[in-house]
Amino acid sequence: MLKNMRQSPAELVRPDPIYVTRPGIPPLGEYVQLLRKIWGSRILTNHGPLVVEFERRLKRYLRASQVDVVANGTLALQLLYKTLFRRGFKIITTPFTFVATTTALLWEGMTPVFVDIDPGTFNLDTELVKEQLEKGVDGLVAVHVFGNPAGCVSLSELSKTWGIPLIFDAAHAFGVRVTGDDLFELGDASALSFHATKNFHTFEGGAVVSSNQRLSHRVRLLRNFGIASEEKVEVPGINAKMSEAHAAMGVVNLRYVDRWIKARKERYDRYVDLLARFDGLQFQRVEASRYNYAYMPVVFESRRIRDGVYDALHQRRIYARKYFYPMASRLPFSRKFESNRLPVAQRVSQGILTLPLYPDLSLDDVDRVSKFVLEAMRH
Ligand code: T4K
Repeated sequence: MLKNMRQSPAELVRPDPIYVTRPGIPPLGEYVQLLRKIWGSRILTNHGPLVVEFERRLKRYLRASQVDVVANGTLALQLLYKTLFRRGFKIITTPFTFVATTTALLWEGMTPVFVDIDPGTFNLDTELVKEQLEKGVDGLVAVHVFGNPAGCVSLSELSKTWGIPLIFDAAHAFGVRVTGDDLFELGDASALSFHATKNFHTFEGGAVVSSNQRLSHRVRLLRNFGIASEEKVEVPGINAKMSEAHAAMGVVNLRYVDRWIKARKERYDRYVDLLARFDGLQFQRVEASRYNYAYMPVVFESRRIRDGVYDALHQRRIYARKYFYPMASRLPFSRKFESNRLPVAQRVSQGILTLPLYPDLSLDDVDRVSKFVLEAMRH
């Protein structure tokens, strides 16, 4: 297919940039209909009817018994860290993630213990986690990186065996399932992000998901300043509430998310078809019974090649991104926690490029991006 592609004159002066992602946008009328309800009720926030409705629908979609929505994914992590860990706890986590996984730990006074990742799945290497557990830690934070839930069943077993809490940063994993267990029954709880760049979004937003009623009660208290009733403030909480306008976007987007995932899959498969047969490119090994195709990560053999491809794409206004480079343990404030060697994470982080992928990215654009990637690799 690539051989037959020619650069058209239009392509040479291509005006439109292609971003790494674009948010799914539902028909405006459906959103306006819910905004009208908000206008009518004048309930704008503080757990209004749309937040209640959104949580009810999310429970069904995610097959989870407890879903508590919050203002963003970082707050979801922070509320969980605060609920399940203590200040000073040593927490095993991955260096190959977005900064929020780590910075939220530091913000809550915990010490990250970075453990290397699996070379195929890019998630925490469970054998290395086992070794680290023997050295003594107090908790675990694993990430379903790019939505890949690989290894989470074994991590869940390890956390039970060692009696330490396990939190999943599931910011990328909306709509993902694992065989046998539903994703959100694993570990103590998961944090979701509904940021505009996610495959399901509420502009900004997030959720804590679990099957633990007590934990859910605690999170609900904490997200609302710790207020239990008009005259009773039980704990020092924070304002992590989701507004009605954000929840309305969630209610509408839930109607479309499965269509968006299907469209993503088509584009993801096309990239794989076009690129996988060439040497020098590695794809993530995804292990899920249902995947969400949230990102299109590819790993090049060296940082030099990756940066060359990145630059070549940017010259054509194709804004692929280096998610996640530098890795979370390589930031000025996190380096001091790099007590283990992390060669795999280092290699993946230096070679990674996340290609554009979103539901209405045209298949022609997938072809074009693939062609430019291959051309740039050969230079
Ligand atoms: N844990 C993990 C593993 C995470 O990946 C994240 C967030 C979190 C926790 C924390 O969740 P939140 O607190 O964010 O809910 C983005 C997002 O801001 C961030 O949510 C996300 N991960 C991270 C992976 O990516 P940037 O700085 O790379 O995004 P930005 O603004 O450069 O956007 C990328 C492209 O998307 C733009 O070039 C154009 C397009 N875009 C973006 C926005 C915001 C749009 O078309 N429309 C938009 O509204 O961080």
